[in-house]
Amino acid sequence: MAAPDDLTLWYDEPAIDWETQALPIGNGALGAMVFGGTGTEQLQFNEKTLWTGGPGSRQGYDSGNWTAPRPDVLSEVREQLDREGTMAPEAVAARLGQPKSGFGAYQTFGDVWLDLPQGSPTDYRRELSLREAVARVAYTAGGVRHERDYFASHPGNVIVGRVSADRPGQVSFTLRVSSPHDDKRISVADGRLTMRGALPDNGMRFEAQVQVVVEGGTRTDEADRITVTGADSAVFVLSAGTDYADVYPAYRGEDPHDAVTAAVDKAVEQGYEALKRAHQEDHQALFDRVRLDLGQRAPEVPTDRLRAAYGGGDSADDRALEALYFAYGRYLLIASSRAGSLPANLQGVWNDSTAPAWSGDYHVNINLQMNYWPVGPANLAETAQPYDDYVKNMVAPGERTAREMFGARGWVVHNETNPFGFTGVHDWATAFWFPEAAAWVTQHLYEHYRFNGDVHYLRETAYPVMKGAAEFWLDTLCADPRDGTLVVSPSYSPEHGDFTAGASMSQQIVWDLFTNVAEAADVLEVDTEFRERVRDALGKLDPGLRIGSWGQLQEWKADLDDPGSTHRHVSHLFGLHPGRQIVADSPEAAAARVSLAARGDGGTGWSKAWKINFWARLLDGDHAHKMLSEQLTHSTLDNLWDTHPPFQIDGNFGAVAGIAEMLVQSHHGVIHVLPALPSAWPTGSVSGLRARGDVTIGVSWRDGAAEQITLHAGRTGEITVRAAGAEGVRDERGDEVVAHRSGDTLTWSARVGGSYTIGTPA
Ligand code: FUC
Repeated sequence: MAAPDDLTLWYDEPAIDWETQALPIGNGALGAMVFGGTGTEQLQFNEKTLWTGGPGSRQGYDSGNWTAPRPDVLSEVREQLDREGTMAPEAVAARLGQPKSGFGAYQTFGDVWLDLPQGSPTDYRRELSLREAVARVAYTAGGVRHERDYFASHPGNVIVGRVSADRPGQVSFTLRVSSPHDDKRISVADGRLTMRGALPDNGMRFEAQVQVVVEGGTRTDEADRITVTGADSAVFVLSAGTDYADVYPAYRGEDPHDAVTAAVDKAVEQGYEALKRAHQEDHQALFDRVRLDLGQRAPEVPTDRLRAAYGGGDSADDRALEALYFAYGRYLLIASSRAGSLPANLQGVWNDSTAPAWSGDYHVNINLQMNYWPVGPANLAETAQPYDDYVKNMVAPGERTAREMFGARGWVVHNETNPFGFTGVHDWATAFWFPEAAAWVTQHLYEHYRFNGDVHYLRETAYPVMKGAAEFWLDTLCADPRDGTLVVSPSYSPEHGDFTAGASMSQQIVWDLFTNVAEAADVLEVDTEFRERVRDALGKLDPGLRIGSWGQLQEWKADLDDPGSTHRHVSHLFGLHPGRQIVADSPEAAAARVSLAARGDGGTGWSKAWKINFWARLLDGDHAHKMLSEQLTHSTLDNLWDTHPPFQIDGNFGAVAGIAEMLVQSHHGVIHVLPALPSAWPTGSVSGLRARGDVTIGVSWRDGAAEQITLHAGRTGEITVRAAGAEGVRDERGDEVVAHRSGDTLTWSARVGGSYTIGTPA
């Protein structure tokens, strides 16, 4: 095994527990959790489309749409809210909700087991190299060094394992596959094990194949297992699929057999070395773009002990954990979200259960959006493609829900959804109603455009779904009898308090959507009449920014906030992050700070990750770092997964975005360098972050101040940089560039492909 580096998770014992100890590999569609046992090796694996529920479900499937028309019910709720001000969630759910039917759940596919000769292993090591995207296990037994390597290849759509030893003829094991799904058959022929079946709930067909290839020794096929004896090494290749298709309304496509067979055949033909090379090129093209140096060095203790000893102080080991956690979040997004499959769900792609928490689904009242926060700033644009496809595919079912439930144009989705276009409601009183979700899920598409400046993408991908979401709100906003402004009603601040009209988050989300869609229509020079309607509504919209009696930013239109509430959702700060409605140093930002301080530093894993971003946007690096420390100390498992509890991957992704926000911000058209650098990071550097306007940026700093800033312009246009003490701008030839200075900001005209350097006084 190669010498460890600073971006490797490692342990000196096998994993026993899936959730806290096993190590994840994945290629977006396929995922596996590696345990690294010495007597028995376990690889639990997933394929992201294997879901119960949806069309054909035994329970009956209604997409969450009301099973019978309820013509007056929405207006009755609105009238009651206008009369009484608030309604209990249970009362609203009784009128507008409906029990879930056939929603389904994400399923584990099964496990690959290797039964190995027992020995007394010494010098054990299990690791996950983030740079290589390879999980490894190594130990010595009977004087032989054994090693196993695993990776999940996106180009090959396979999971690959290699079993080797440092002496010839020492590799022996039996490979078998199991699965909790009843209706399956396992067969073996020519070293290939096939497991095939259909889920009893919805008839979804699934198939996995594993091919074993030996070098030296013998391979013996049995009825349901393959035994390797006395080989020099052996490789196994696994692929899996289902007959799911992301096409409304049936969501079914081809039988998976041909695609799985072709993937395994091709991988076997390619051979291990070529597969691994292609995998690493693919992974490193994304992973290597960003480097973060906080003064870490390769830690001398295993990752579980590194985490247990973490204190958020000023030791190099603490920096090592923080830098590792940042890199791990980027690794996890690459491993769980690649083109051609569904987006990362609540657990990315990893799930060992048939009944995971919250169905392992797509919650769109925070969680799915959070998963994609790192995409822009942390330079992982490619990972958003499944998200874009998923959002586009929600439009057709969402139009039906908008029409049937609201009598509105456009499209809508509520609190949570699945791969089968569940855009309606359920009846969990504090989480069933959230029509703002459609507007919010389109935010990322516009942000994608803001980062990369790609007008074609804006026209073809982002704008149509944004426009549909905006049409819905143009038809659905209500005039508030209190002051005549346009409000969302009924409106519910996620999972907190009563229903009201015009809760701050609802208003801020609609503000964000209308602002974005009007800007987009300007850029595209389309839809003049629609643009006018949007701008007119924006002018009448209650902006959802009110400062209350104790100086807080109000969560509701009426001043109902309890200063003692430490609820994990801090939804009314949406305009601070992920929105851009609140500007740092404004009265609203000061009020947001009061609200945030009152909510405290606790919360579930994802809640802490939100707070890293909030404090960073409030330009308070020390508090942002405090939240990172809280997350690492109290909401991080030994395998560095975020825990809600249970394991929920949004916290990993939210923290990556938060760290990026501490180093560079660009949401207001100015590239603010080191806006929230904590005192715990006095010296360091980062390269490869992205700023809006198609700029790639790096910065090195010393004693808390930027030393050198480098920017690479992806397009021709103006760049404005804000950096304390910035001197002039030089181009790649070292020539001074004419820049306009105003305080700490410098503005100049950049050329596509140009590289610029800004120094600060030594
Ligand atoms: C939201 C949160 C919960 C949990 C769930 C998956 O509803 O409020 O805390 O994260 O999503």
